[in-house]
Amino acid sequence: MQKLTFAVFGTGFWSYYQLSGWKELEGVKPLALYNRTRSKAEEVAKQFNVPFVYDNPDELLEKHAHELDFIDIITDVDTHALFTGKGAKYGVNVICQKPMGPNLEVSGGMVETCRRAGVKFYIHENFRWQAPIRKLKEVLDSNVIGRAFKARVSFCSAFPVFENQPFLVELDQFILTDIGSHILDICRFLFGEASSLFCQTSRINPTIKGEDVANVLLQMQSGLSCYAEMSYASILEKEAFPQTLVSVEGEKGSVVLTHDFVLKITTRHGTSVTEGKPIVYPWVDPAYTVVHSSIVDCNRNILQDLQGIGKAETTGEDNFKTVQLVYAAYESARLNQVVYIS
Ligand code: 89Y
Repeated sequence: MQKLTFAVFGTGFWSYYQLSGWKELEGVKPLALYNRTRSKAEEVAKQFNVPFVYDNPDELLEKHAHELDFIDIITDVDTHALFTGKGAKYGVNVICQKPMGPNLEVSGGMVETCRRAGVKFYIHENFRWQAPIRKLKEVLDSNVIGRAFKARVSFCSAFPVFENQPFLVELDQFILTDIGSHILDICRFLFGEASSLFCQTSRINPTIKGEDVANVLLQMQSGLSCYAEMSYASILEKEAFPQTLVSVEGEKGSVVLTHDFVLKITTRHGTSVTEGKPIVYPWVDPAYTVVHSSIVDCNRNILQDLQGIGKAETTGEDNFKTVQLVYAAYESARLNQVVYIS
């Protein structure tokens, strides 16, 4: 099969891991990089052997659109819609980092723009691809705990995220867009769609603009009640970053995804233990192992869709349902009311 060719938009912190993730896969190769600051793109191009570098996105597309199978947008959220629009205009499929857009309206517009242009649109939503989360889904699907009726999905940490990603300090809406996008997507992946939610937020760290604590209580269409808690202000005995911890209770038992990728399954017959350890690729930052490792699985799933040999889970249309939950959570916190999901 011929290798698919792509261009990267944005060569900041995350691009090294995204390009390393692509490198793990057969059948795909980077052709060009765009970055506002050309020297940064040149550095990354050298590292990954990418032939072309641009500091003008239109020039890149004018010269190469005809030979690109997709563009991979790895910029901050503010420019996601702009570059998605350019991909659509030039008839090139688009992969975009989460969160999709800066608000619900713009995100919806991005899905619509790509639909109208007839280009494929995917969101690089990797948390659902983490090895421990996939293992947990396997356990739930095996029915060993029976029908699940209650869950807690927890991402609480005091990791200094602002050091690697300083733009997060400036976001008026922080934790629900940054981590809530992932956590609420995990809730959908594990338990299906939500019918309503109630959310409370607060800001503990006085040096940032947005909220750094959010507690969301979701009512899922299945009847399951799910408490999704997230915080970057939680100084805990055991720092879990960047692990998502989950507990689920069902009619026949319970399962807990606890620290270090250990899963404990309890039924009336006792407790058994299993693991969902990520592959530790040589290029992962040890502080982010489970996240960086899941990039490969997320990319593989999207690549298979582009190659016509599989179906992507995190299409723009699917991810828009996660975006709706993020903004429903803000709306609920603002109104101090339950918000129903249409
Ligand atoms: O931006 C976030 C993400 O997607 O995973 C962890 C993170 O880097 C900081 O919250």
